[in-house]
Amino acid sequence: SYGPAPEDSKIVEGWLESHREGFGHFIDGAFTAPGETFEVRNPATGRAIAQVTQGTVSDVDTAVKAARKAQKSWAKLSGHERARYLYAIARHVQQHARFLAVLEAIDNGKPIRETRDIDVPLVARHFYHHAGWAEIAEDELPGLEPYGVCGQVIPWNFPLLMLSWKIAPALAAGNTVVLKPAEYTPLTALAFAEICAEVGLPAGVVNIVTGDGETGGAIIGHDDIDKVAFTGSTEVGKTIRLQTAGSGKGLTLELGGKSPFVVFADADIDAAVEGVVDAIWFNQGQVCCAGARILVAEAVAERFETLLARRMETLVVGDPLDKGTDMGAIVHPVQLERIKELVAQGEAEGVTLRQGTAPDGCFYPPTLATNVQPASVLSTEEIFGPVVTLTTFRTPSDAVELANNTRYGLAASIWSENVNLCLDIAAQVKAGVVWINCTNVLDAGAGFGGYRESGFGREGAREGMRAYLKTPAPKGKAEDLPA
Ligand code: TXE
Repeated sequence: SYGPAPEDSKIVEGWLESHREGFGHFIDGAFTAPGETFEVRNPATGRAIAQVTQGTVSDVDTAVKAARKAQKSWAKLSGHERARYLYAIARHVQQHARFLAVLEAIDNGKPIRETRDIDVPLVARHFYHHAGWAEIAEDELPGLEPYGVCGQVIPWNFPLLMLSWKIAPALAAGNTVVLKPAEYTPLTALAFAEICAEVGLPAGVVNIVTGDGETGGAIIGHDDIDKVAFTGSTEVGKTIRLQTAGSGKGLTLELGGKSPFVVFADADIDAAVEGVVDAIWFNQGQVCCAGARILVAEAVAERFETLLARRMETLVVGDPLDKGTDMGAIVHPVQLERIKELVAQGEAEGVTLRQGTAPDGCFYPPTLATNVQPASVLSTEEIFGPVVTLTTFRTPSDAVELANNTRYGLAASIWSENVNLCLDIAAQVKAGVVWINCTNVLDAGAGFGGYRESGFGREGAREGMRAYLKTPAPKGKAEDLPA
């Protein structure tokens, strides 16, 4: 069966029950006793499912010390030896795939179909891919060395997948890490910590400290962190850039987006309509690279809009654990309020809204906004919800201008049967990733990252590995160096 077999849900419930007294951090290869805790809720039901420790400055310091102590011997292992651990992690993620998929769905609110078919398989893929990199990095990226200890802070929209994007390349390159999952969704990171213990990963190589933004700030500001990697809001990204300025720490930032989804008149319209489903109604629209602005050629706009509205009405919003669900819960009531507020502002500006249906609670219906001005809040702000705008264009150069009319530059999606047109437009759109006749295709073998306020640095592939390696300081005496 496709949905969560009852026994998978039971295993997750049993696991949560066995941690009823609360989760501690995972530091130096073991779980600490829970400290002062905060509640983690299942957004679909509103029920508290776990108590998780709020990381203090001293917890962070202990974790950084453990990571520092482990780093030299981890980096000293041959790439093949490090690869064996990464392969083992990948295999164990696969072995626990059903458990992780259910846990992620309960913690985040995303549908089980996505956690099972997308999140968890991509996590395993990420570790396999980077196991390969551990084996070849010395030859492929010669003369470089690991940064040392990496401080990594991740968001709640793809909790386990973002963890894998951070941890896999860092470890492959010979770094050790202190990672903080988002406060809304810390549970799969803690389950991952158990996997690290299960595969016998040397103590201190991976440390997971839970907590909120203050804990994140303590990691990033810690003097003994050599490199910072952050995925989250542009606002916090800016703070982190200031916080790390002049510190000598390496930094990569993957921030927000407002990505265009461009449909030319000769596109396969049915495919493009289905593309929108994947672009903005996947993961309730809580996707940094979501295709949030549809730009459609005037000649086909009416037909496209009709088909899209019809398709939108068929989407099932509801119980994340039901295999028939297309869209689950919004991660947290705070995010739901944010979506509602932005949409209300759009309405006040006079946009036309069409919506599907959603149950009461922390859910939001798929939403299509037309009659939207380029300066409207719905065109400019990252909504991070299932809300898409539709605007028309006349010529390809209009399309490019509209596509680039944003302070972000994370991704873009272009739909046309004319490959020359696609390639021509792709070259003119300012985005880190451009998809042609597809969208939200993510793979460990392709670099991902943004321009402008979407951040800088790439994750995945060669560039992603390079981001966890640095040029060593010159050795020897100054007089030995070339003039
Ligand atoms: O993000 P935050 P929030 C966008 C999206 C969303 C908005 C707000 O538009 O609606 O941000 O979400 C940690 N120092 N994205 O408030 O605060 C925090 O604990 C160090 C886009 O949840 O950026 C969490 O682990 N860390 C995005 C992580 O940062 C700090 C995904 C992200 O939380 C910190 C998430 C600080 N000062 C939100 N303050 C994407 N690009 O995918 C917070 N954190």
